[in-house]
Amino acid sequence: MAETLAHRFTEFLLESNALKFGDFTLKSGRQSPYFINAGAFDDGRKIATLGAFYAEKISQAIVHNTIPRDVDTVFGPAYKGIPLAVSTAIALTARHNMTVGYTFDRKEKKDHGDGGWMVGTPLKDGMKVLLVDDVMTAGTAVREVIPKLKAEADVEVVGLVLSVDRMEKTKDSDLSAVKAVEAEFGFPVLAIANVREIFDAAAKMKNADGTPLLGHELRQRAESYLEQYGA
Ligand code: OMP
Repeated sequence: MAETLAHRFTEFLLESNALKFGDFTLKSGRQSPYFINAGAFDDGRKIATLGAFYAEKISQAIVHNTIPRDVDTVFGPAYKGIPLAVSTAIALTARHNMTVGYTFDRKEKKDHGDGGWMVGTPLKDGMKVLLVDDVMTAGTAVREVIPKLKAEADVEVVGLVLSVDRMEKTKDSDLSAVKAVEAEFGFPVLAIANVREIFDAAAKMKNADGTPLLGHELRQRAESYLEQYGA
């Protein structure tokens, strides 16, 4: 039987060293025993593979009518979203026959030459924009970028696709950050995999010497973190 997208993505995360175990302080201030580092996709093969995973998720969502097919541009917030938007647009065109642009923002406004805040396909009123980002914990990154998009043009954000949903509660509710963003902005938020799918898939994998890849202690630490912060 073919493995699920989440299972194949977990294998890719592990072989790319993008999933780390240890003690990590998150942007939200939480201390996490695991961290997903999109910066690990640092060569042509890995970034092309990553783009193909995003495109596969998007194409599934189009089939399920969660995301419309006539997306005008894929938007990735600077900096980590930039290679995501570009590689996703390439894969959507090459593998799924979709003609889409890519757009990203500058961290500082450029006041000469082509100027402005945006690079890539210019945003225009009425355009359908699909956001891509790496990981969502509290949803801070996406909340920062939406006003910047809206200030540029009256675009319609049709969805947000992530690599990983960490499935964490927001500070002031039991709702997951993903659900809170969906409720606040009214567009779907999808992830190639969520942390529970990743741990379930990793638990079935073995090292070359036959020992379990995810030892009991690591699994326990992840579980107790999710008991405290998981939605
Ligand atoms: P929020 O903006 O709070 O949702 O946190 C997500 C951001 O934190 C990501 O875009 C990353 O910059 C960073 N992050 C990771 O990259 N991987 C993780 O596993 C956790 C975080 C994090 O700090 O929460």
